[in-house]
Amino acid sequence: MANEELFDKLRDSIVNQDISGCVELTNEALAEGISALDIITKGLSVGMKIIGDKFEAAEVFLPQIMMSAKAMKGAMEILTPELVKNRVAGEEIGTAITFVAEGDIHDIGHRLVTTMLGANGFDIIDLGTDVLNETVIEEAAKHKGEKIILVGSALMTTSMLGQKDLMDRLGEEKLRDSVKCMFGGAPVSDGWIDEIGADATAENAAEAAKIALKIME
Ligand code: HCB
Repeated sequence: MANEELFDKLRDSIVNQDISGCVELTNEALAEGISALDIITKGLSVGMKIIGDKFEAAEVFLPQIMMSAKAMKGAMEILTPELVKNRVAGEEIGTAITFVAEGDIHDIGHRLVTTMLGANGFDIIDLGTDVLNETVIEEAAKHKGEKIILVGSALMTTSMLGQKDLMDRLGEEKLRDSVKCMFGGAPVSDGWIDEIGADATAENAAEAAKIALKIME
């Protein structure tokens, strides 16, 4: 099967909530020599975007999104070891503290970004989902003086607002100068990053790793 056809089928397996088909196609794409990153960005993530738009248009409902997410997770279980295969040795690149904002349980993008940072040599402290800003502050304080980047995800406009509070709290605790701050997720824009005084955002996981490496230089 041609690569483009496989990407379309991977996309459709997410949109149609075909959990076993998604796993089969992922294995097939890997066997064809397609990179894990291309499988994600050109196939699976495109499907997740479509299902999200359909949800917004009330064409599908929560149970369908949950099944699409399950299909994506099945594929990610196969792809994650591939992404970390060529892990770059972490020569003092630093530690990434990754987390999803309070009130937000969307973890697919967060896991992807965390995996890519790990694959690019960062040591990882993954705080998981629905994380209080207080927990992030405590973790940053524990590592004061080390090379640290905070990597926060928010998929909802409501949870994104917590990123501003986090930036304010970092200032109050005199921690702002000792950490870099990168935030992402669908609602996060360059304008928002400027407004809250963070350092960067990124469109996707590969970009996030690239940008994180650059701002940690
Ligand atoms: Co959910 N949901 N959802 N959802 N969901 C969204 C996010 C909406 C946009 C859908 C919509 O309305 N169009 C919407 C939010 C609207 C808004 O606030 N603007 C929404 C809503 C409303 C909700 C609920 C409130 C629905 C309800 O209960 N009525 C509820 C909230 C639960 C909660 O968090 N408290 C809910 C629940 C769910 C699930 C459980 C069914 C499921 C999540 C499963 C899981 O993650 N374990 C889900 C899903 C899957 C989605 C959509 C369809 C896909 C999200 C996703 O996984 N995308 C999403 C629609 C959409 O985003 N278009 C929808 C794929 C990943 C790979 O992309 O953007 O997460 P990503 O990450 C990228 C990128 O942003 C970047 O790199 C990643 C990898 O390439 N990135 C970073 C991410 N983090 C970064 C950090 C950095 O520093 C840098 C870059």
